[in-house]
Amino acid sequence: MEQVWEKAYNFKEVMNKPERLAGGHRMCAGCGGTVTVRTVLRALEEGDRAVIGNATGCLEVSSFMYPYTAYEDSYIHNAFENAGATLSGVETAYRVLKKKGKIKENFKFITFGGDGGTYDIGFQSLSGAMERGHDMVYVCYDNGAYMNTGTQRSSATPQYADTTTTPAGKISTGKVQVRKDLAAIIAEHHVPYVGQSTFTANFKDLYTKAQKAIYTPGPAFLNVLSPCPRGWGYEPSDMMNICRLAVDTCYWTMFEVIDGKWVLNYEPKNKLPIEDFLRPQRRFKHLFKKENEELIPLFQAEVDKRWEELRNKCE
Ligand SMILES: Cc1ncc(C[n+]2csc(CCOP(=O)(O)OP(=O)(O)O)c2C)c(N)n1
Ligand code: SF4
Ligand SMILES: [Mg+2]
Repeated sequence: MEQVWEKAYNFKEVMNKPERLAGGHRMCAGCGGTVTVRTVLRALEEGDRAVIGNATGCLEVSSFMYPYTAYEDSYIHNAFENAGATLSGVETAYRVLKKKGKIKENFKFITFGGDGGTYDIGFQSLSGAMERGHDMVYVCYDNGAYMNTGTQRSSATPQYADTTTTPAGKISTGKVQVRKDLAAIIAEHHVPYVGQSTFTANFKDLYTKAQKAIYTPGPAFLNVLSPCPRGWGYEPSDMMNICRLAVDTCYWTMFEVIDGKWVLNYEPKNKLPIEDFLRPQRRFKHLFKKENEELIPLFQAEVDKRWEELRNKCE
């Protein structure tokens, strides 16, 4: 049977589908989180409905000011700790009601969480939901810090980033630890689909991964680099450029794990030095000072090591 993501489509028509995240929400201009949500929801087939869960974070406080919501679909605001658990419960109730013939429409279950809510505080309920095999998608919009409360470091924050809890200055050179690799950890749950993506020129990579995540039966996880101009320190209009530099330096890798098989989706023809990604962002400004000159080669070494590891897994 032809899968949803194998069907031919006109990309212009897809991009012009009615928005399922209405305008008028209060996310900052140029917020990557909003772009992630719009692209993922665009992957829902016409006629299908969704129940959207959302852990607290910028997305939640800015798109759902009770009693108003920016979502065209059903929406549940969650605490960090239970975003995975809540949607797994709703999905179970749906299956029972569907079996009893009390619900006729097709529903899909999609949770959005920031990196703080996903890598750190909500990790246990995400892990449980994935392991129990619920037919749901968990999407992490990873902006690399607890942005809503003023840019505190999370386990997704890159090493050396200047955040309010890892302030770069005379004593500190920013975050000490390297990033947790959450997509790999979720892949080790042996779920049918894991994808890591960000926004490249035409959004096709993320759109197709969202289709696969939503329409592959069983649990799926998407990890999407979603830049934050305020916390990273760059002009909102530079978002696409920052994403491009993230993938062309191999800081952010584009891959899928389909039934345990690792697939590399993008390999730059000309891998750029990590400075190219770091330089345009205020959070890495201190790395370009004379006294910190040894740190960029260390950052580069970590990127290269992870890139090699990923390529080996994908071979
Ligand atoms: C258990 C708990 N701790 C702390 C908070 C306060 N808080 C609200 S939003 C937020 C930041 C969330 O960060 P993240 O999940 O990365 O989403 P972002 O704001 O970056 O989009 C924090 C710490 C909370 N709501 N609940
Ligand atoms: S602070 Fe960052 S993550 Fe939060 S709404 Fe603004 S751009 Fe988006
Ligand atoms: Mg965050």
